[in-house]
Amino acid sequence: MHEPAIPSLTGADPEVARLVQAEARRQFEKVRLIASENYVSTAVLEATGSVLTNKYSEGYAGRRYYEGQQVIDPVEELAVARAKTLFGADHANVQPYSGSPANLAVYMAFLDPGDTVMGMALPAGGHLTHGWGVSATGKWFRSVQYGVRKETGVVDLDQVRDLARAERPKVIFCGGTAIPRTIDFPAFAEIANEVGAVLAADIAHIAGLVAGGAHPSPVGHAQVITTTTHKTLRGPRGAMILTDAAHAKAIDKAVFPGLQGGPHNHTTAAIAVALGEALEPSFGLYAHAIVQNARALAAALIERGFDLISGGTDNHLILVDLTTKAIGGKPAAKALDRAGIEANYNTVPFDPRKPFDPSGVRLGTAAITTRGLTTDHMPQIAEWIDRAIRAAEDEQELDRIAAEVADLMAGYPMPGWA
Ligand code: DSN
Repeated sequence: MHEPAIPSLTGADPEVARLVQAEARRQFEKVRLIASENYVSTAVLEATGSVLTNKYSEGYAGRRYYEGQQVIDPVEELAVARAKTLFGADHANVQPYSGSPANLAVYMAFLDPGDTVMGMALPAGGHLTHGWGVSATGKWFRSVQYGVRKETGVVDLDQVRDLARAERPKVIFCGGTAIPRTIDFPAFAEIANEVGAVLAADIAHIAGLVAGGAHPSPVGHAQVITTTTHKTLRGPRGAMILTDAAHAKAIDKAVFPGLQGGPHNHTTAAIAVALGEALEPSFGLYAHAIVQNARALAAALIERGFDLISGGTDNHLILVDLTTKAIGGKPAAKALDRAGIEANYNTVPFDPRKPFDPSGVRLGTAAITTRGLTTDHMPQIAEWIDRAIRAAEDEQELDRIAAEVADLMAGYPMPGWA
């Protein structure tokens, strides 16, 4: 059953309540390996479901365009203070609705339409909003894109430097959505400084690892840091922007009134709760356990003959390259889902296939680590992945694996399910 219980919803709208219960059960029974997902605590769920959703508060604490901010101002101030403490940043804006609006705020703050932005290409592991062609950021700005070395699958810093020198971007993004290796923030900062660009580190995927000391921090290297709050950081769906003192005002103006209206106060409260949790010493253990699980899962997959982009992982994320297997990423992800293992199909660098039917599957260990799985479980998960991909068209075998998966997960509590 969903926890907290949902009796009012069940009475008022049984159809929606049934779907909420079904999703809670689904999350409980599966091995959830989508690299951008997690399980929030019950405290975060309660804050997200609170009456704070009823309130408008355009502006910032002490400078609002609506009255009645006696409670909302301290809530937002608490979230900001905790974000600054957790990451050691001069300034935090906790209002962006999610990762894409947070990144758009960087454009709004430091670029005019037509100006040059540099980011990692989407198929190499970047994000749509780092200037990829189909995004507003690639259509309305002049975007130049860097990639990874074919031999190593790792970002090509020589290419980044040469491109930056040639193109003189006003903003350089580092970070992305499918990067299994440590991001070299000092090297990016050196390049950005040389060409006079603002360095924006998008740490959406690794924010929890940075907070927990399991990945180097971009603070002190990137002037602007964007992140979602719901991936390894284990908060509600939302985002934050951290800056140094010099870039704070421009970012605040870009978020409001530049791009957004009223912040989602229930989300802000839940972000404050999640940041409070991340400030606890146990969060550091969690962050390191995520990485240990990812390394163990990567090793077990390699042992079973899978090719991994960059040969492994330094963080929470594994990018499996199925190019040499007789299956594409999409049918593989669908087979895994039927087998109770949730992942997403993903392009791999230099992918010979199309983005809607690419060659990769992306895995991540943040959610299963929250459930309490350890390195001891990773060979079993690799075995299920191997079996499911081999049996992609054998529905009976996939259902057998799903039953085994559900059996294991039944022993590991899930916040949000009782
Ligand atoms: N949805 C995010 C991810 O899965 O990485 C990117 O926007």
